[in-house]
Amino acid sequence: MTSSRYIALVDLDAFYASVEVLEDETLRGKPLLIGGSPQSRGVVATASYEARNFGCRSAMPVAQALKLCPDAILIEPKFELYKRYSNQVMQILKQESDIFQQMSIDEAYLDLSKKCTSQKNAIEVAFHIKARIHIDIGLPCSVGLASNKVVAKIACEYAKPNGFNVIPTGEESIFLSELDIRDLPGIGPKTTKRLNSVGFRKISDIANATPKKLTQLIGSSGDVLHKYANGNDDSPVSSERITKSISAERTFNSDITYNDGKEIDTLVVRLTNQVWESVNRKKLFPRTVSVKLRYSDFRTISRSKTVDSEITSNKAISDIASELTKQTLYPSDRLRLIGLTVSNFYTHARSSQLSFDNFLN
Ligand code: DCP
Ligand code: MG
Repeated sequence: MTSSRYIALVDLDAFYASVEVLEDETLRGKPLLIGGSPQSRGVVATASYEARNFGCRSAMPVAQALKLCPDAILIEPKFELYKRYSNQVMQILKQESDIFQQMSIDEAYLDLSKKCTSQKNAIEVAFHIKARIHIDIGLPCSVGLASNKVVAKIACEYAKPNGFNVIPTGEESIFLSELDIRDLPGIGPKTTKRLNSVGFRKISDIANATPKKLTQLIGSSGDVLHKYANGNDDSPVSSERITKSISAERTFNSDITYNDGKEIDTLVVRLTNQVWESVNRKKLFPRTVSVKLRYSDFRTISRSKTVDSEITSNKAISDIASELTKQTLYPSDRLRLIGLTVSNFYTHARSSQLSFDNFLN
């Protein structure tokens, strides 16, 4: 029998909005939307909890959010600033835990099993970490503490905002039983629909089904889903480095002339497909697209564009890259290399874990 694990999931509350409040105290307590302008069809990156009371959510068009909450203050995202705060938080988390896995800009798993002798001890450590983030940096966060990652993640969601949720070891399936099946990581719209169609609504409906029945319903991932629903997950907190960027480039045998851009556009699509293969496999959502252009005289320039919310299709990447080349190059320009990089990943823990939807037709 393996000894009990103490896993904490720390996730900052309304992260971008909370940073804006730290930078400008007059924003505290107000409905805030961090996102692009409605004129440029911007989407909401995050909404402060005051704005969420009106129904505003991440990924919603800004125009729609402003209809729901006309008094909301709209703020353009400042990614560099958020990154700096994120680094400070991650530094604390690294200092305070033996094993640390950053999942996104504002979220990380900590494995406190080595450091702590009991769950009570792990609660003290996790509480101290939460307090440090609040006192040293000024940011609110929520913490889920459980014997595994899946349960810690769900516990944290239910603690939000500014909460601390401990699931006693052995009580994982009791905690999950009444929750909606959509609370399980990896359950997307397709899987929800299929499970709802046979009357499964609560996590206990999945937990009580046989793995065989689940496999019939959603394929080979039915086994994993059954484990999660019973509160089991033995995946380790892994301190593997997170991917920062993914690139592909092509050097031409002989220089090519930009002309009307058609040839470059075709190459951009090819490079995008190469990059997209890894992006998709790693379940990453980039927000920045960069092109590198090397002219025939070896002069090399890069051009980047960062969009408000994560990019979810290869077409969107190639469109941005084509636009960047079009803005930069003249018809007579001659190139010896073109490169494409995507970066600034947003990895939601849900998407960075197994998505059962991917296995369905
Ligand atoms: N983000 C984004 N686009 C999304 C979701 C999030 O740009 N569709 C950004 C803005 C968020 C940050 O990532 O502030 C962290 O994402 P979270 O999902 O953790 O959301 P928040 O921290 O804003 O809110 P909370 O964790 O309290 O629900
Ligand atoms: Mg967050």
